[in-house]
Amino acid sequence: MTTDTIDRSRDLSQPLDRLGPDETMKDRSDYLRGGIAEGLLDRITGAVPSADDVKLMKFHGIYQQDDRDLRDERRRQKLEPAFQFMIRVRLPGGVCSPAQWLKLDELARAHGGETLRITTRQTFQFHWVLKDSLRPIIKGLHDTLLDTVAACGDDSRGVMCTVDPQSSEFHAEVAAMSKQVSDHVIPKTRAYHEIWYGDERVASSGPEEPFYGRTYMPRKFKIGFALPPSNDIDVYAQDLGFIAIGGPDGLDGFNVVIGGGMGRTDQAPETYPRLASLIGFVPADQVIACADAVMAVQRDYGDRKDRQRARFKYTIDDKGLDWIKAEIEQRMGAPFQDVRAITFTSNGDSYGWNSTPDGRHHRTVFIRSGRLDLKLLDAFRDIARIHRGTFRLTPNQNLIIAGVRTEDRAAIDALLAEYGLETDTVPPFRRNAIACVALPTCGLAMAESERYLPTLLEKIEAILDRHGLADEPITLRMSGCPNGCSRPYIAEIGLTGRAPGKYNLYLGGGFHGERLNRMVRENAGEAAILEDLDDALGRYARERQAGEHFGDFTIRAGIVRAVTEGRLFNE
Ligand code: SRM
Ligand code: SF4
Repeated sequence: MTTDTIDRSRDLSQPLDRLGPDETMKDRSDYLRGGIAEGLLDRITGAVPSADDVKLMKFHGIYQQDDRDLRDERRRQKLEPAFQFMIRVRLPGGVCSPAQWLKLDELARAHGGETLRITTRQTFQFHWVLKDSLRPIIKGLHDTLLDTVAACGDDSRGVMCTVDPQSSEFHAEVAAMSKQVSDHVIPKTRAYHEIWYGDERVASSGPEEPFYGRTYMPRKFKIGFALPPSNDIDVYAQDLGFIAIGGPDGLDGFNVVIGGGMGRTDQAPETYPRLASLIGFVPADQVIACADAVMAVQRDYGDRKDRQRARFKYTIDDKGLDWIKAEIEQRMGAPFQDVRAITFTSNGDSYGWNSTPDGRHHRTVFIRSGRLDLKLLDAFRDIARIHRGTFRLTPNQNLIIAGVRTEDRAAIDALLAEYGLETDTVPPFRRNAIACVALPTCGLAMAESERYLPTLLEKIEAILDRHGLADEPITLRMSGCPNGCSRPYIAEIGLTGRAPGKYNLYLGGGFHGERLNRMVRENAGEAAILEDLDDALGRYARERQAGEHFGDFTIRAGIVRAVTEGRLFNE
């Protein structure tokens, strides 16, 4: 990576004592070591005793949580919360081999509450992991060449890539690039190897973190690669998005978008979701230089006092897009070229079997909210034992059994049928619905999401049936709080939790993730939400034009006003 590192904690224009507490914590952590190794040995508590170490462990892909269903009861019994951990795997582009699948399955059964969770950024999470199981899981992953480095934390995490192998001939090239970028941008500290694999600390001749320095990024940083016509990764929600453009000889380069992000905080109008802005085109051989330059600008100018405003989207809005673009070009050593024309048609998954010119077949299987329970673990363990291709995790939390040979198709179909996983039986509305994890594991959840979605969907499906819309593809995304982990602010119907049983309702997002939606109802219970949807969907059924998507209709019909870029809540 570029070596023009400025360590912000040592930059005299931002003295350490005037930065936020997390900056001091990172600075003092000895490159993410802190006291994690010692904290793991503490037998008195199921937690990691130091609050700083809890934060540092995120850089290692680990979140300390507690079972929120048990909180009150444990408090009554004067017991400490039921501490447990979530571990997020680093899986660039969401691809893993059958051997890796079998290891993930084995670890989930042994240490992860017999469940795995596919996330909206194409990876696996283990939940319900006890402190003593952290090392066995991470070492087990290592045996099969997987790790959890930078799956969370103030660094570049989880690089996404369009997953649909049928979408273009150069899919493999772009997927390889997402892996290359992921390897390039992860922290270089040896802390992870020392703490989790037990490696000896050795003195290094060069800087331990040549790019990040002692204080890493101001906040998380997300990169994704999209291959039109599929916008499955929601490229406009990424801090840095690359949109692949083909030429006569294969991959030509990428349109570059910057500054996307979903998270907002209730009652804090200075926080808002933002769609990424298109700033130019780079040839394929400049992708790494571009990623370095963009990240360096955010590293050096991102807000390090107020974490609520520390994402790249705010740096861009505070400094101005033209200024940021010029700064990136200067660090990249080349101007951006003119953007190329692209067309996205959907951000969903294509279900059932698809085939590619190489004679391979790919079967997308619907997984409700990405949750692999014991029955699904059994099913995919059986499939992994005979499968000779790869598994691909989609950004819509589904699973593709990819690269299947013609002669293996029947056996895979037979296993899917044995476990009742024929995708075609899932109603269309359900296929385009996403829910974040929320309760009981997420410490930030204000309302249910994954556990409540099926109940709500049934009720909305009854409305759709009544209006003759049962086969319409409409996107619905639900999050248990305003952070927006299901990317709800770009769905045609978005719901974000405010309190138990209460949600904000948003309408008008673009069908392929190109437009933010707008809030139409605040802090509403189920009855009010269903009433609003009944009205809007009823009008859609009666007044829509041929081929018109629901989100587009709500704007044309004046139900909501369009927002195409920038701030959503403050106009
Ligand atoms: Fe997220 C925090 C789960 C994708 C925005 N997210 C969390 C935490 C770790 C809660 C916490 O900080 O204690 C959640 C863990 C819950 C649990 O029990 O598993 C959590 N986020 C998830 C996942 C698992 C949701 C899912 O159902 O799949 C997704 C994991 C992705 C991955 O594999 O890396 C997930 N989170 C997202 C996305 C979608 C995306 O990146 O495409 C977003 C919106 C995009 C963005 O970043 O703006 C997202 N998560 C957040 C935020 C708000 C950040 C902000 O800028 O304000 C938080 C809170 C925070 O960071 O302070 C958060
Ligand atoms: Fe938790 Fe909120 Fe993210 Fe849902 S949106 S997983 S409730 S942080």
